[in-house]
Amino acid sequence: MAQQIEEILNDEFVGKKVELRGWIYRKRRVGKLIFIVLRDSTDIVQCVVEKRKIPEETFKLLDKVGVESSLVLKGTVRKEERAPTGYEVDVEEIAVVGPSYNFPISKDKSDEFLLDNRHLWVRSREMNAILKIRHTVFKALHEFFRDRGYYETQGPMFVTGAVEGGSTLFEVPYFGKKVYLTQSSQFYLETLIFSLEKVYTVAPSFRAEKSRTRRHLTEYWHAEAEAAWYHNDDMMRDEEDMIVHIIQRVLEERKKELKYLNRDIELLQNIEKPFERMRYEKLINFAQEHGVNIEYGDDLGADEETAITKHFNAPVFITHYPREIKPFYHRPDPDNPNVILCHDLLAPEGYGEIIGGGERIYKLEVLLQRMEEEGLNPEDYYWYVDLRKYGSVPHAGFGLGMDRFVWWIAGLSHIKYAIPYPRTIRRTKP
Ligand code: NSS
Repeated sequence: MAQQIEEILNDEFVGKKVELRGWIYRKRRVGKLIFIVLRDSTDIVQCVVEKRKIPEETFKLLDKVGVESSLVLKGTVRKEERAPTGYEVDVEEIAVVGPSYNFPISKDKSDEFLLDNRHLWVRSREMNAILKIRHTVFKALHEFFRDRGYYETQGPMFVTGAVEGGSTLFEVPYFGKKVYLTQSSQFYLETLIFSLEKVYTVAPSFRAEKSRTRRHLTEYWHAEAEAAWYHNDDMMRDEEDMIVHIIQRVLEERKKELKYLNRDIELLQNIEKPFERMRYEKLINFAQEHGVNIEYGDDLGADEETAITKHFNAPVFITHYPREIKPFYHRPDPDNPNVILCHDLLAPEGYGEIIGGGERIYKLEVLLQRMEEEGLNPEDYYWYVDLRKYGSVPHAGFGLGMDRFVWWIAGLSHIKYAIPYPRTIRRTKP
């Protein structure tokens, strides 16, 4: 059975015969030797091929082929401090499985070029590290919800109404009719709590975002949850438990990758529960004190979020937004109906909003009144309205942007590095 590179990089394998399968990461000919740095999904290791040890044809072919050629080889492991990962394999048998010539990606290619060639760039060590962190984030998220008694479920992607306002809806032709790509599965999750009480989903959401920022995609992965009998505070408690659980897992499983990306690990290690809760009103004061040009009643744009959260070194919940700047479904605060029982979670270090959530209106009259204020036709939302007619209960939920979360955890400069195939206003390929 073949080994993977990561497992042979230790003293126990010294002197042992191994079989490796991978791709040429770097190659150098020195007289009768070819030095190959081999990569697989786990790591890299230097392999030395001596001309006299293998058939002449194979040596010639190896000399000719370029980086990214795929190989299978057998050899013996040696300790070698000068090798990039501290060990070296003396090759005894080797075969080129799929040759590669003139691999288009080399050092110093532009960002645009790397995006056009994302299908090849995903092989880079940088993308490999990011994708592994992303994997662990998704895995830990599922762990959290399952352990907490949430049922996993799914809503449709073709929908007929807006959740988060009409301006970012993608219209799709649908057999002579018009439908939209979903902005959020929230309303469907709300229907499902009447059966399952606590539900979650991980699915794409679509936003026709016209802004070009470091944090907006047009298609993103959205983890959403909804729970019956929950109030705003109950939901925030689950969310902070979730965030801390995921960060813990990433620190356990992905230190190597975080280090490779030069992530400040200490910052992640210092994140503790409970997260600070700050009312919107106080946030505006805080922002003004720090020279951010914003007034009570303004929504936070990308620039304001960056300017504000640069001063944070842990996530902060912002609560009690004025109701005018959030969608109609949020429950007004009974103590002050001008503000709503909601929360956004802002990630520190300039990253900004990663979660939006809160308590939903559960009384029929209040919902109808809010819809009227927003100029919405209750018939378009008849099924959503129905939930308030048949055994309504207080409930709350949230949506976490998974790509934004990975963007922050991995410490990346732009959200497009956090997802294998980013979709933005200008990019739909590869
Ligand atoms: O618009 S949100 O703030 N809220 C909702 O969609 C609610 N319906 C969620 C819910 O309560 N079930 O989006 C939630 C999160 C937000 O905090 C971001 O982290 C992420 O979704 N989000 C995005 N990520 C990437 N790109 C774009 N364009 C984007 N828009 C929102």
